[in-house]
Amino acid sequence: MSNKRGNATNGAEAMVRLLDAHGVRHIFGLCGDTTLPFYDALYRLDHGMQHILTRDERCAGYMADAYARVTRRVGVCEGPSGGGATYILPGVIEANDSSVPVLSITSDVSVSSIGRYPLTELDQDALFKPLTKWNGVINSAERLPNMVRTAFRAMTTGRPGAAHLGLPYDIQKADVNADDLWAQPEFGTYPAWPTAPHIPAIEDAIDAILKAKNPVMICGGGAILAGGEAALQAFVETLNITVATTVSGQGTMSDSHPNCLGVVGSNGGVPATRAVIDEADLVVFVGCRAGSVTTERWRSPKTSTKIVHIDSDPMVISASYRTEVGVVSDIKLAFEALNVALAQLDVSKVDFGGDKRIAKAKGIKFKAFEELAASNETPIRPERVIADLNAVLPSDAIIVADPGTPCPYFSAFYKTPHSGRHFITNRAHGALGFALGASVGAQMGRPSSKVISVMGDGSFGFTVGELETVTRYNLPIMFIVFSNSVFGWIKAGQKTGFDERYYSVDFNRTDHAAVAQAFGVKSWKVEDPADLKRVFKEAADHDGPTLVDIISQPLQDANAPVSEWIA
Ligand SMILES: Cc1ncc(C[n+]2csc(CCOP(=O)(O)OP(=O)(O)O)c2C)c(N)n1
Ligand SMILES: [Mg+2]
Repeated sequence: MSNKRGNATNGAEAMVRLLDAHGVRHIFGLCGDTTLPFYDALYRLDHGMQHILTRDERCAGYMADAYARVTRRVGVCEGPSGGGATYILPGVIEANDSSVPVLSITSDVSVSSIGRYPLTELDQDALFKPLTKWNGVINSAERLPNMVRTAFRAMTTGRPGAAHLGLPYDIQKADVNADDLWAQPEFGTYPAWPTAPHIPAIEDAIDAILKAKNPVMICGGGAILAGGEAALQAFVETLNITVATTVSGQGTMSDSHPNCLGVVGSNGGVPATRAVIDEADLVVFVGCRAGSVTTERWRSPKTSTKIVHIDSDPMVISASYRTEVGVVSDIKLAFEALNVALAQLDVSKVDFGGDKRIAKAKGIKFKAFEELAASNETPIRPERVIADLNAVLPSDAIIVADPGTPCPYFSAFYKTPHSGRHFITNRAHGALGFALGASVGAQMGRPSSKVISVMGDGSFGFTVGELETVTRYNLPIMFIVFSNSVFGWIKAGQKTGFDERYYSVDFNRTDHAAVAQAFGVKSWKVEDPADLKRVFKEAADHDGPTLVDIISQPLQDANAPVSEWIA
């Protein structure tokens, strides 16, 4: 700090100091001219943060998202004004609508040049407004510290979400009062300052559940976001209640727990699991929006089913179902309160028989799966890939899945032996090209776990350039590509909904293994199912990035656990 400026620091330095003070340890991003003072401050100052240079701002956003999901910290991504800001949007909206705290910082043209056609001028305030929980372009240096703190407060309190800060070039060079560079320490992780439930609502919820004959819980991503798995499991075991999850709710309970039915809904549900929902006389939605995919377009559960809904965001409760009891609360605190209330009652004779119902439904589901998984057909069936991978991967592996073949197949059939965050996908918007970038964030956030990124060949084409980042950091991620030369999910929609009028969905086969090899990734192409297990094992044991290119059955011909192609 120069003496002339007294107790002042410049805006770029202030941003670095404030991120550091909020506990940020990794920043994912890509350089640009309007960002130069910020990079220079990162270079010069002494701080505890590592910058990960990405090759595309989209992937920087996805990295920050998956990083936040596995670490419970705020994920930070950054990019430059103009094109950088527009390229970062997919990551911001996915995080926001998946309730993941991601801060996106984009540099901006100087405030003093606005309106005079500077290169990359853009109304960033307007651009990010519908995509974030909170956003603002910092158009005065004096306001910088408070705006950074506000962004962190918005991201981590209540329902978590994304925030955006625009950082103009001249603000990065302007003086900021160094005394104002403080952070509220709670806002580096989430959920910050979680809200406890209103106790009469908890009592009403218990009352409704105990009056039911066959209650079922459907858990969205909220339980894991809140770290509520253990409290929820205690409640479930006391009553032997059935627990289903959404795609995002995977990991709420271990897949081997007798009360865990697994994923329901149009993407990963099967008729046997849907029947369990349809037979329920009461459904408890937990940290779940009860959207079109989970409820198969609001058909399962039926709208006449009695509903209890627990969520930290009051806006989702009763959005689609008339609700008997609504509980607004952090999920962990809600189940802790439910457990306290249950302990005051004599429920020793209550047994909803969830384990038996689940054993029956899962028996039917996995019998059909295992028959197909044993198939030696070519092109290789997705069922075979899931089964062989499940047999080989360590129990703490993290699966990061793209839309297309990966999401429904892994959601339905991959079994994770532990509760917690072991499955990541972009269920809010399902944009292709998520898994490659997201796996980098997951691996950076949890270096002790094996991360598996499962992609469609359509998704691979979106983000292949990011393999360079993977090799630069020598991340031991295992990539799997379902190579079927088609935008299969859409072709399946044309097959089932448009009388097989296939139009503009097929593309040429890429040699993904050769492409990966060129980036320096050890890779295999597998056409014979008999080779899968051996190759998976070799890849899992390799101390660096690997890619397995699997010539696989096109999704439109497969027996996919999907009931609606148009969600
Ligand atoms: C960015 C983006 N564009 C378009 C879509 C619509 N879409 C959903 S699934 C899908 C096809 C996926 O193809 P691929 O990745 O090859 O997986 P497959 O279905 O063949 O397994 C498309 C185009 C999307 N989800 N995201
Ligand atoms: Mg494909």
